[in-house]
Amino acid sequence: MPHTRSTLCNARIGYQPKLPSSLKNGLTGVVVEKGEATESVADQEKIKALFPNTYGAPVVKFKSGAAEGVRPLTVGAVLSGGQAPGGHNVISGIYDGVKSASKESRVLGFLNGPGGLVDGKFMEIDDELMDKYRNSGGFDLIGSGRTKLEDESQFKACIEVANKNNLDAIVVIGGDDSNTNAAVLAEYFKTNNVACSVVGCPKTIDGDLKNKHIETPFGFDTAAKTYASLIGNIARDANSAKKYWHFVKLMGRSASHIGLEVALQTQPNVCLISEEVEAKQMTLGQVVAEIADVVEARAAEGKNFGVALIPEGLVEFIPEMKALIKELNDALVGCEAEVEAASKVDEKVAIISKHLSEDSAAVLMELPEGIQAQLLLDRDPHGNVQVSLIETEKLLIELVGKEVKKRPGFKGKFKALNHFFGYEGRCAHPSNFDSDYAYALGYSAAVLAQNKLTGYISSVSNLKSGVDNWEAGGVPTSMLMNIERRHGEDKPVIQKALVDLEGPAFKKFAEHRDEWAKTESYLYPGAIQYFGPPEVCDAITETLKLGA
Ligand code: FBP
Repeated sequence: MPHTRSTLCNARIGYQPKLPSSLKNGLTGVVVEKGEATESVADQEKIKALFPNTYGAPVVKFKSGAAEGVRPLTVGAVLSGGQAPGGHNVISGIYDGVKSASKESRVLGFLNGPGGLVDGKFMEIDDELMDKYRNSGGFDLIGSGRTKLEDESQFKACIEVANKNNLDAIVVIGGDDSNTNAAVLAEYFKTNNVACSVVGCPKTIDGDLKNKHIETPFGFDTAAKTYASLIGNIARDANSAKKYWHFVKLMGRSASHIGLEVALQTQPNVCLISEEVEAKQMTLGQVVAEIADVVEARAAEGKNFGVALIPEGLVEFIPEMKALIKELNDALVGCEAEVEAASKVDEKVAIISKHLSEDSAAVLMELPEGIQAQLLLDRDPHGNVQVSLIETEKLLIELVGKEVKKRPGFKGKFKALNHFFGYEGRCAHPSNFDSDYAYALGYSAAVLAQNKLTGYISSVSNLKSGVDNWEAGGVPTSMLMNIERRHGEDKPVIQKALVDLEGPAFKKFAEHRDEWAKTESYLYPGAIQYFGPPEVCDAITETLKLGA
């Protein structure tokens, strides 16, 4: 059957992503400059002991220059974890990068995530296939998955796959957990004298995989702009009909980067920032009261409508809920089967409560049944609570509704609608920024492979300064790591970069939120534009503009 595409898909295939000037001459025209040795972000001694062969490597920068020893490369690409706009561009960047070294170079796409790598299941990508997917959203070229690489048997299988296919490098395109996997695999390969490099690419709509060299993961730009467009439309509807409050939960797992970015793009009446809730040690009751204050104040002006943004991971940051979730994570390891076997939620709660502290058991008991059930759901393969399945927006509507009714001064109406924006943004056509950025990250991964660098994450920085001036290179993954508790055990993992409450993006939001609460200062960003004036099509996020 012929491959059918929308008009926009066809037009986007013809888009040529821009490259930083250091990469414009292909792999034959780029050299590596090494910087100072690095340290992990925390727990240095423990991380060093766990990564003796890859720890402390220098940050590297790419410069134009005549490269030596350029050879054909065979690179395996793995898409890992949640979808993010730009995944196909990373692959096309790798593809064009290795082909610039030699037409003999090959790219193998491992199928459906790290599981495909372990099982040796791949498809070879050729010109025809690659050209069908250039600048398109989604991960459907090769699929994605969340298989965690942690067993010796999986690592041994990866060695076999690397040797059998003469892989020069494996590129894991993923978020914090997937890049942790890549770092562990790189270390294992080095320990066992396997010549294949393992490098990562920073992907996640959550925006939480960054440090001073990785200014943002790819996908954040497009996802945030997609949600901002939808929320702008909702705000305009709210301001037209003037009868509903809209409570919108926004994806982003733990960090509130998406909520903050969308708030800066749309200026809603309420936006909760989980990191602030935690810093202020706010109880669930205080969070509810804060929203109810805005609802009440607006109602007093005859405004029974508004827009409230709620970050997906909020419940994990409310101290009593955080303590409960931490205890549940540990307790579920021991009694998961028993909890699963119980058919009713109150039975499940009774079983697990025996393994919780008195305080946490009491918090669990007080929650609505739906939320109790959602908190007891399976963790993902990395041990994370599946926050996208917890309906915090509905919980808050229920609790705010009860709270305003109790208030003698509240004379208005509270009719609220709930929304959850997450999956809607993860596979959007990548914006020009994400198309260029992801392509440059893929191209940089090819340079890392050519230079036999392993245990690195591809990086492209100086993103505020126009693509020509972007600085391509690589950052040792161990630099981003610390020790955290997962599945009841201490594990080395990449530390999530949460919203910095002292940073310029949060400060700008905090300065304006009281005014946005009272007024209808909504901004309507509209849909992402792919063709047109550069100030419209190539705009970067507020977070990047402010340098947060
Ligand atoms: P990654 O961390 O793998 O990039 O995934 C991000 C994310 O979209 C989160 O925002 C969300 O909580 C989660 O994935 C949802 O996971 P799933 O796709 O398995 O439902």
